[in-house]
Amino acid sequence: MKPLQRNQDGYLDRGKLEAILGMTEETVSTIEIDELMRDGDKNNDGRIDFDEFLKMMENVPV
Ligand SMILES: [Ca+2]
Repeated sequence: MKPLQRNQDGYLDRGKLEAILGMTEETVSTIEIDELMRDGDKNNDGRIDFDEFLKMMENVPV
């Protein structure tokens, strides 16, 4: 069996996304995190990989 999680920082799961958003000054609600996960997770594997994250950031007004 090959180690599939050799690079754990290659993607964001919900907890990591929540942690990152928690570091900003914006208060992000659970519902907003749900929406970000749903919109960002294009292949529906329950996590945001790097490509998905980049696309997600493109859609976030900074
Ligand atoms: Ca994904």
